[in-house]
Amino acid sequence: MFTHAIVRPPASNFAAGLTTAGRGAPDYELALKQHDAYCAALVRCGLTLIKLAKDPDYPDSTFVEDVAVLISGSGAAHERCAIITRPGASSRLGEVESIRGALTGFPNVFEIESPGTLDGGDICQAADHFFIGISERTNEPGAAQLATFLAQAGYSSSLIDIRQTSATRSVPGAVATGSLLHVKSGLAYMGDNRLAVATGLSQRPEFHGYDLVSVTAAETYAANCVRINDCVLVAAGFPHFQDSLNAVGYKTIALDMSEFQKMDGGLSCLSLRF
Ligand code: CIR
Repeated sequence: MFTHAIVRPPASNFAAGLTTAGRGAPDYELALKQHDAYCAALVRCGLTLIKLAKDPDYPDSTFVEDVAVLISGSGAAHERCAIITRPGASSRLGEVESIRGALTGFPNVFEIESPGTLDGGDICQAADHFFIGISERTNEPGAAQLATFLAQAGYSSSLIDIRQTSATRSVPGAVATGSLLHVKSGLAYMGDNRLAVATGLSQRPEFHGYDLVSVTAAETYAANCVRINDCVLVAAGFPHFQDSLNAVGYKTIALDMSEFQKMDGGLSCLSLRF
């Protein structure tokens, strides 16, 4: 169960953030409306929001998920803890300063240190196990620091390398994993031992033993969905995936994400849930 979420609305220079999407510049007013609708959906799922101020010093700072990893803890063996990341894009490094103040309630705070880099979008918690993406943003030293910390806190982890390689390029019909910014761009844990997984990742041995909800190549963006208590937030416009979730019994809330998609962002990146 989650009870809280940290969010930060986009600042007026949101369009100056990093993007590879090639979908044109975002409409700022529409982005604010979509962010409001996202916040309303979190509240509908039962969460209390901690709303941080807009930060025009960092145009990508609305994507709060990348600067911290929060672990709610589940009983005596597992502590509640927070990891402050070290974002892999130099323009985002300074975003961690303002998140620190929001995490003072966490008894156990760990920080990723140089030469490690790590974006929260590369960290997918599946109950007591963590998938850690190695990407253009998260490097091996960052992943190793996190894995060591997690092991001490009582969690297991495995690495999922999503960088483009000749091996991944040659898998027939697969989405090139190199086109995924973060591992969670193509993966979400739904609870109940179930993963939503994009076609390009679904054959990975690390996911054996889980029930998989496959996301077709055409709907890859929808794989970044978020289970919150008894609801799943999904991006609007991906009916096949939403139907698959409804078919296995999830209540879904579809949200228009067009302006965030233009900046390579998905549903999970807009909040830190705990
Ligand atoms: C970036 O490139 O860092 C931002 N424009 C998008 C970050 C999206 N974050 C995420 O998927 N966790």
